[in-house]
Amino acid sequence: MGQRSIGRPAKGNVERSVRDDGQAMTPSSQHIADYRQNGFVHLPGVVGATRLAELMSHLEAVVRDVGHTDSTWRGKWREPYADSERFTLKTVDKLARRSAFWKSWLSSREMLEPIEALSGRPMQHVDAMLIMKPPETGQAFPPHQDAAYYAAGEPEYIIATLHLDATTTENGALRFLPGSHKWGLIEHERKGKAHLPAIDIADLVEVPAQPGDLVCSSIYTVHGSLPNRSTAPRAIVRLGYQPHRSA
Ligand SMILES: O=C(O)CCC(=O)C(=O)O
Repeated sequence: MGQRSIGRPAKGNVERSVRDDGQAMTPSSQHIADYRQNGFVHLPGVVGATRLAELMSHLEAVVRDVGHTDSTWRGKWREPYADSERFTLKTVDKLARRSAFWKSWLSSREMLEPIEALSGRPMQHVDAMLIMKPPETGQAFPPHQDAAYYAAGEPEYIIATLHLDATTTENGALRFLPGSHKWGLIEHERKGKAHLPAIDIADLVEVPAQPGDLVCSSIYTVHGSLPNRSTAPRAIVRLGYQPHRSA
């Protein structure tokens, strides 16, 4: 794995330290209201520079150990995109099982506090996956709900996307359809990867973010992203939290 396999090298990319590492971030009442109304919210600077560098270094070790999985989405939805036969996507799933450092951080107060503030109840970590769009060919994601794939019966499930790289229109920042979390699970086209052909990616609200930012959404919020046409990888880690259950 080269230096840029999961995103940019930590140096230079994570210098924007907006908070002390290890200090939990409490979303404002406006953040919480926005999350409830729109089904997504941008929480800037949740993870400080030092913690982000630690997380990236442990992630690099995981990728060195297990490599990436080729997870490119197939299907006719790709046809409108120029060059779509070259689309690529690299992932590494189950990060909590692969790294003790990630496991402990994912269930730390530092991470749980912002998630629990959004949900208003105790939450537990259940999923963590690195999603890397390689330079120039990193695939688009057509509009879809993650509930079409998993956790459909978990209306309180929160997806928290930790940004390792800055995201832009050019490299495929996340986009969301405000209010769509109130629709429940809607029927998806299931030929190829499940998606929603009636919803145009251009109608989704783009949320460019910086390294260390969390962008949180409901399991039902319709979202997608454009391809990565930049010359650098675009890496995020998709984290999943559901209401806490005693073992
Ligand atoms: O990485 C992206 O741009 C989108 C990821 C996504 O839509 C998903 O994991 O459900």
